[in-house]
Amino acid sequence: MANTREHTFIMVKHDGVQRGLIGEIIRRFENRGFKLVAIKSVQATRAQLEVHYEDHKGKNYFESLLGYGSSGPAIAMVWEGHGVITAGRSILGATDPIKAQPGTIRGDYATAIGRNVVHGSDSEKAAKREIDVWFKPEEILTWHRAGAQHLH
Ligand code: RTP
Ligand code: MG
Repeated sequence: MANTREHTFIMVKHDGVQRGLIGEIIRRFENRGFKLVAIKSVQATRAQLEVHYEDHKGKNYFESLLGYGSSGPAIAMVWEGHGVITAGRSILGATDPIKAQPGTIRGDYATAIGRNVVHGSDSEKAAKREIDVWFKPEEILTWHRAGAQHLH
């Protein structure tokens, strides 16, 4: 039985907000049939970003993830649906936008790896940890989206 309650954490990073891409990013997930179960604007703190990006501690770009990430508002979201973690990653495209396929968000809107517009969880474990950083359990809503995701 397919897990239609699978969740992923998607964030429009501060550069995506600056670029006016919030609506475009939401539209791509909605069009694909996924369900938005939580959303808010956040002013990320360095402490939140340290947990969110804990796998990148020690990398030479870690400080810029924290510095730029905490420099202005971002949009935090939880999307739900069968296969949403994997599908979300392909909607985003490759980490380095130069290598991202046209048709993906990064392939259509970005050129710099440090300004790649959007974040998406890369595993179930990461999704759980990231959702926990940005949302309280009661902020994640349960609702039925008629017509979407009815066959697996
Ligand atoms: P994200 O976590 O933001 O969805 O990106 P991702 O999985 O595609 O890439 P990841 O390896 O998790 O890296 C997290 C973010 O760190 C920045 N980065 N810079 N070599 C570099 O300069 C470098 N490598 C990674 C990117 O902004 C990337 O999205
Ligand atoms: Mg990542």
